[in-house]
Amino acid sequence: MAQISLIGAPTDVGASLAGCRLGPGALRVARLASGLRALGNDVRDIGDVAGPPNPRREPVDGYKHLPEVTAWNHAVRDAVAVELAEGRLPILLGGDHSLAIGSISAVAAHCRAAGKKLLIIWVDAHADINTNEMTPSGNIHGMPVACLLGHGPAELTGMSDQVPAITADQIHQVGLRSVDPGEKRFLAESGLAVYDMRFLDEVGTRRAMTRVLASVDAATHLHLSLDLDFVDPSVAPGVGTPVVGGPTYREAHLVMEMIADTGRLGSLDIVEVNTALDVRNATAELAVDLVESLFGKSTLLRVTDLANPPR
Ligand code: 5AB
Ligand code: MN
Ligand code: MN
Ligand code: MN
Repeated sequence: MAQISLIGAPTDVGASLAGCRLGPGALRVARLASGLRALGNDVRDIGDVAGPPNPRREPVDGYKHLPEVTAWNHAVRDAVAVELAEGRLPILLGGDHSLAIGSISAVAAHCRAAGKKLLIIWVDAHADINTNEMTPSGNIHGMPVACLLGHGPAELTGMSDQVPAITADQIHQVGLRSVDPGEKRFLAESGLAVYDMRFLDEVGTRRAMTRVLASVDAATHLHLSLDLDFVDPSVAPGVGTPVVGGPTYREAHLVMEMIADTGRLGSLDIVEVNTALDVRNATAELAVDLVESLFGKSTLLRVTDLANPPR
């Protein structure tokens, strides 16, 4: 059972479309806190952090809303750091995916101080590894992985206790199916582990996740960055950048269940829920269902023997 802190960051300054600023509210309406409490967790909702409104301006030097994205990420970084220092498990309620820069910067610094091995699982239809030179949009929610790896504006690459905040071997990406040409080169050069949709199709979700989690041990802090556009848009319609061909409801759940089985989840981002595009809050409710699986809700009482996993 975990000591969980919910941190809302109601903004879409890093996204292409407005609407994911209402994500924290939608996740609360979908009963995230009570769902987690029902599983035996201690849940504290610290409310929303504050930041500037969306100025809806054109990109400058290839970045849209860099001052505003920076301000929101400072607020998120500081709030996440406080909860981690208290021994709690922070859940960031986004908001757009640029907020993972602040969240993961805090997590990386915490892990270094605590002598923990950080592994980030980035589940997303997109690689989010654009730079201002490669970006087709200027939207910073397409750049957080690059920023965390030290490629980006100093405001965003310098949010952790060191630059880069993380190294490529600390991040595994799952579910990708829309990667821009510059991002493909960057991924290949950085050697980042990518389990794209073709890999999941050919190998199967279970075997793929066994590979993703192979290095997890007792000293590991797992951070899951969950972009809801990971799931197929037929199941998760309320996202700003949907891409067909994603995991089904059950495939997405299996990813969560296998992470839960490790017992090493230390922090979580839930991002890109866009209420303006959603259908009766279905995507927020899906997010809550996935998070419940991530915290051990399963159909049966199981005892997982990690040393002897089922074949
Ligand atoms: B998300 C795109 N690669 O950079 C870009 O939802 C989409 O956080 C980024 O994964 C999608 O604008 C960002 C075309
Ligand atoms: Mn994303
Ligand atoms: Mn995405
Ligand atoms: Mn539900």
